[in-house]
Amino acid sequence: MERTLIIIKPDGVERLLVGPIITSFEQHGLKIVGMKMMQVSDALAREHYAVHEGQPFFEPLIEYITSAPVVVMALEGPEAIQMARNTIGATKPIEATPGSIRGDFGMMVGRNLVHGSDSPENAAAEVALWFDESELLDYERVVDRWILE
Ligand code: D4T
Repeated sequence: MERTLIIIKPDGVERLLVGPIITSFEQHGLKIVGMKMMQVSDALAREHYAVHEGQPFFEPLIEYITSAPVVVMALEGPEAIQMARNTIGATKPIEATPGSIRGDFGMMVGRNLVHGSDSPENAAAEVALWFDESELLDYERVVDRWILE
């Protein structure tokens, strides 16, 4: 089982797309093990996107991710990281496959609606950065026998 960190970014919240975005992950069978709405602080934004510091898009990215509330989720499933990345679509919405979140709802890279961890190392670090261990739930889903083989 893998865990991945998903952020429904401020444009997802402001454009009333929280429901459809959660549905995209849920209908795949990915299990929500943590979820909360929050206002991202400048410090958390800079830590999350530290790898992009110095890029020309870094400051606009920090401004964007702190501009309105976000919804953060930890999702669990076999190969959850790649599964969620496929559901989200390519970074640039113009390159995202129709049917993916960015492919259906996105227009520009700086308003690409959702974040998903891109590797097991980053997923573990990001889940730990955004959630306290006490906010991550361990529970049974009856439906899992029809989703997991
Ligand atoms: P995130 O991290 O938000 O899930 O996006 P990706 O994993 O798909 O893409 P990324 O890390 O390469 O980029 C992080 C973030 O920066 C914005 N961005 C990126 C931007 O505004 N302009 C750019 O040219 C790039 C490459 C979008 C996502």
